[in-house]
Amino acid sequence: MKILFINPPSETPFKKDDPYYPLGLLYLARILEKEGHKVLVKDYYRYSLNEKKKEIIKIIKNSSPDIVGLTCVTMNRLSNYELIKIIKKINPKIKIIMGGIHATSMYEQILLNYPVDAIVLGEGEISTPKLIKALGERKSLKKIKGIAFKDKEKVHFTGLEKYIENLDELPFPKHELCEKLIKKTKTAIVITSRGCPYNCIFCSTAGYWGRKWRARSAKNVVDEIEYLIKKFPYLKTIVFPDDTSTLNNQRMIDICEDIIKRKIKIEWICSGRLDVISEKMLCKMKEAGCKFLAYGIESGSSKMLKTIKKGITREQIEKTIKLTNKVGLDYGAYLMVGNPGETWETVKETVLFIKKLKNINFWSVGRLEIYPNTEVYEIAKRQGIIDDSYWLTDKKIPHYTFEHSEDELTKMAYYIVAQHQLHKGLPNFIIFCFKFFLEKPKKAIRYGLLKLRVLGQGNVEKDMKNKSKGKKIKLL
Ligand code: B12
Repeated sequence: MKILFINPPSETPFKKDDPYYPLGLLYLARILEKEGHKVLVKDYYRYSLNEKKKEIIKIIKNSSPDIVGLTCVTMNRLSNYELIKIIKKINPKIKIIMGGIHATSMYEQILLNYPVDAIVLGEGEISTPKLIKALGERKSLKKIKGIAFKDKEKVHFTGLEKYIENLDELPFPKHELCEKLIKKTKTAIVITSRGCPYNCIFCSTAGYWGRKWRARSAKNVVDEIEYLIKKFPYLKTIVFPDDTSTLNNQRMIDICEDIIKRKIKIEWICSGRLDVISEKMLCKMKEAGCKFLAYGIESGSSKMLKTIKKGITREQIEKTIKLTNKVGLDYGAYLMVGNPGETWETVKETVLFIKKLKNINFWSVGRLEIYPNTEVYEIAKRQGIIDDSYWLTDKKIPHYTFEHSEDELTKMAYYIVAQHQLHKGLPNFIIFCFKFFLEKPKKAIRYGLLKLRVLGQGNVEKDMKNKSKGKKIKLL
């Protein structure tokens, strides 16, 4: 069979030099090629659909695939819907299959509204080859586990396929299909684990990949790195995009020791949870070439850390940040505002907390976005601010606006950033204001720095006593 996999454009395209490529499709490509299929993978995620529509139409026409497979996350669902129409218009005989986190969460809605032949739910390596075989042989799909499809206007769900227990059994993804990008960015992506045992209310990972953290062995990971270096000798950096790659300290130490033992000279970056970081592991990581570690702090307020079920404490954050500074490993701390229960008091607590951490290298402050299959989504549904039909509209991914308006949430985020810059010294703050004005002149004028209460900030402690009267919320 001739299969064309597309990672459709994102509704909010990111930087063109971003090194990420669709690993999931490359895993599937390797497996399907082994089964004798011809697979082409096209990644348009860093472009808008308008920019690439003509090219995509040309590729579909020229490659005349039997099957087009689309990756659907919430951020590119509209491009998916538009492409489905385009593909069926070019040739209604082309079978369309989908996979990815949004298609999995919203499979019923998609199948009822769009001419999609089948959706693979969750991890794709077991179900997809079976689905493709059945489509090729025009056999019934009913016996293939892990999929959903429509038959006589009714949606059938065949039951979940089991998760792959031993990820070492998987072949390496076919990185070669993204060689052009790898060459341009000198960066390759290696995922070392799947799943997450934690329950953060804003995150959809555990629901998708499972609550059990499944990790590849150190040897298998380093084998893939070695394979990549041989294939792409110009490679400079490896990114581990795992949700949490350091959960098991010993496994990370083993990866590092193997990198050192095999004399592999490569820079790499990864993410880690702040509650499970040992000094020994950090030292090994530095020695083995780790250049950057991303920490999800989310908030400096104990109340918020509890509400979002992050499973870490302020003390753990403090300890790990101190340790990372001591070891001298570069890191970025990620914060967010706007979860249920956030108030100006919790925002100020965050500001005071990052001040207390002194040398914290904090990276960005996001505003909570609501995605399907998260606890926050269920809370927002109960409060009547969203329902499933939202995803059929072309509206942006929503923020949690039950307690604060969009404007207020933006102010909260900028407030934390501005306070942090101010704390680092006036020259820093002036540069920040200047950059802010250049990047977002309208916002800079609208909010005005005084309005942000950055310079006119009174006594924070005193302010915190004036409890704001937020709406009552019911958490799950
Ligand atoms: C790498 C990554 C990125 C990269 C880019 C990814 C890309 N598409 O090119 C970067 C860093 C840029 C990024 C950015 C963002 N991301 Co991101 N990202 C990830 C991450 C960590 C890994 C993706 C990955 O490689 N997975 C591993 C491979 C093996 O899995 P996979 O791609 O899902 O594919 C498998 C299955 O899904 C299935 N499958 C997939 N496609 C298809 C297609 C077919 C036809 C079939 C049959 C099967 C199939 O089979 C594959 C093999 O098992 C995931 C979390 C995760 N663990 O998956 C979040 C994740 C996808 N990101 C997420 C989010 C929210 C974002 C941001 C919005 C974050 C932010 N606030 O800025 C931005 C949005 C950027 C934008 N402008 O669109 C959410 C998406 C939630 C949702 N409902 O869509 C996730 C799930 C994280 C989370 N914890 O919630 N991200």
